Amino acid sequence: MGEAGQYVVIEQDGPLALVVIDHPPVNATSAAVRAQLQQAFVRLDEDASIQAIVLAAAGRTFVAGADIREFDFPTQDPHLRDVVQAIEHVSKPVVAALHGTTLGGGCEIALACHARVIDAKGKIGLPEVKLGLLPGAGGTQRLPRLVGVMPSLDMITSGRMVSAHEALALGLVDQVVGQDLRKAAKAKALSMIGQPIRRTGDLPAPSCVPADCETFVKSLQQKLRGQIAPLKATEMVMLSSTTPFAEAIRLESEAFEGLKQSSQSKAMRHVFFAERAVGHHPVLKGIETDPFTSIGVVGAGMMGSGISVAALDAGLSVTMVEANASALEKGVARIRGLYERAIKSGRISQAVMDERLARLTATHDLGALAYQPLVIEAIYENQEAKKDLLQKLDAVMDAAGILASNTSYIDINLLAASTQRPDRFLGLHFFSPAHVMRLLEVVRGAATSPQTLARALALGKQLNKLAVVVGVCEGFVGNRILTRFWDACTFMVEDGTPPQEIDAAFERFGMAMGPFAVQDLAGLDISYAMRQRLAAQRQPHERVPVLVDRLVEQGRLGQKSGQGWYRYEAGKRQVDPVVSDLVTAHAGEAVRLSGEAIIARGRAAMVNEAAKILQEGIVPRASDIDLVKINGYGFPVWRGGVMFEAMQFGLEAVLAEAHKIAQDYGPTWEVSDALIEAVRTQKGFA
Ligand code: 3H9
Repeated sequence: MGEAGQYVVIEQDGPLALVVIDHPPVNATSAAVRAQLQQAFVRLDEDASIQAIVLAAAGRTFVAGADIREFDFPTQDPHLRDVVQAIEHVSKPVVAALHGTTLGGGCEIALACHARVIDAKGKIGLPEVKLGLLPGAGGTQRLPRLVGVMPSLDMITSGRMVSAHEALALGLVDQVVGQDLRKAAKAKALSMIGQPIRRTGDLPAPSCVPADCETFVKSLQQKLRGQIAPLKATEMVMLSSTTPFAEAIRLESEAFEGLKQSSQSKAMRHVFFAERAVGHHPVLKGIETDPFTSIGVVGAGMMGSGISVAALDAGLSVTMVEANASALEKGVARIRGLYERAIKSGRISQAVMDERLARLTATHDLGALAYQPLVIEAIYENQEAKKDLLQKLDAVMDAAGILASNTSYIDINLLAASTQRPDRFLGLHFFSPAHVMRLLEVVRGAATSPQTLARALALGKQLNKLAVVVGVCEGFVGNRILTRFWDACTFMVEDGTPPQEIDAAFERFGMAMGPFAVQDLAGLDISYAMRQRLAAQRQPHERVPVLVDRLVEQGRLGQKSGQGWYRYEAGKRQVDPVVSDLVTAHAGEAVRLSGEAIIARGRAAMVNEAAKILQEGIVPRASDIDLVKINGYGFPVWRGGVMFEAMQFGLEAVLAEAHKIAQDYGPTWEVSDALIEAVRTQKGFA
């Protein structure tokens, strides 16, 4: 590293200058980096002894983008756009040497260099849309000039990183190197001395087939559910084929600044930092863990087979145990089917499927789990059955093994007590489909040791999950809030608002699916069983949803029985007059809520419960709750999660609605002290 405050270092090697950006941890282009980079290039351009330049970065990665922490403040000079422009206009060849993750502003710097050499393990992309932004330093204009309009639209609107080899195939980089990146970049730079310089900004405007773009925009609009950045980015990319470069860069810059101020980008930046914070758990400090090479899974149903696939995909071996012969067969067939579909859609090859399936052992024998370092039970949701199985597992497993339950509601401490290893016991609550859904609630029991927790988090990382540590309570974080939300929505129906209007309101709000459509997908019998289980603990005057139980009693279990809150015809949901009549008959003097009132009620129901969760210390941060709702329950990421959204909306109004709810729905809906406190102190939720 250079001296303190020195982030750009120049080394001369004969006619070559090596410029190294050294700004840990990810070489983000903070104001000082931008200024020093610009100065370096101005100086080298003037230095007659230098004939070519290699731009590289120190540490684990080339520049991973602009410094996101600066986005809450006005941009300081020089602007990255101008630094990039200065690099492009240097009169000698400039070669970028890329390693690690070349992202955002880092990719834009690379695009302005005159050639790009990338390490074979490197990745490159423009992920700005994931922060509610678009590339703001020329990316929307230079990328299409190198790779064409359609591939640029794909990369920029999805924000996905491409591998070194894909980047080469696209024409985004010029060379992929297996080793000694800088040596290869220097050789490339030397070979370019005396040759005409290929400036990306000077390349001809790319062509664009309007019909292709139109189709692309239409399908994008369907996916976005209210998110603005990808559409704005599409507009900018399309300018590359119609508008002079300098003018398009000016428009891109304007669009970037507009988005930077938008509530969507603020929300998505909040989510970015929330994801970084979630893994920092004080009890884990200093604990090192080895990666897992194998795990055991008990249960071959939807959850068990999904968890197995997640582990197989991550390179682990899996022993899947199921007592019932036909269920085991079905589980294996389900896994095979998932891989066959992945082959059909071109996501994996036959060889990859064969290799993954070779790591799967399917058996009836619990004894096969004796030496597994971690076993996840994923059988059906029944306390006694789970306790019985856990006792058996405890008896067969090696003393060091960790036992985990995939329960979504049952008390982890109760389950832990049925084993002799409560310190090596915890909940690993996966979401269905477990090989797809990113969220993993890691439930820490009263006796779970820090070592066990650390190992579970390590497993989560290996499986590419977003692991959120939560404490023990009914439904943990996600389902506990969901139950309140669903109950409030059902009460709205019982009081006269049709379910389809409630679904429509939340879908307009940006949720992936409205609450009744989700209930139909999950199966109405699941929450029915939960209500039956909790009936004995109910307070005398507690309001309980009744309409949904009526549907279940009529055999309307949701999508699986073809009818639930809706009727399903050829997979399409239709409003069912039977349900409408039921609602009308039940509601009597109906109160039909407006879209706004529906959202206000749903929001307050969720936030009030979330505030109680915070108050009880189930999670340490409000932002952990945001991550759970976004990654497990379809809450729109561009609203920043349930707590962030409520704070943006205004907690006073949320509190007022929570008071109304408490009045309407009764004792268990009392207003949380934490919500009252957040409003009183004006500090919101931390
Ligand atoms: C952009 O470039 C806009 C331009 O188009 C236009 C400008 C005009 N800034 O994730 P990790 C921190 S928008 C500031 O744990 P990993 C991060 O907070 C940007 N800080 O490591 C963490 O700090 P801490 C486009 C950043 O190895 C530490 O670095 N770029 C930034 O799992 C380590 O991060 C992106 O969106 C940043 N840009 O993953 C890329 N990036 O230790 C965003 C990271 O205090 N970054 N930090 O918690 C990433 O995707 C991942 O961090 C990366 C590394 C893949 C790079």
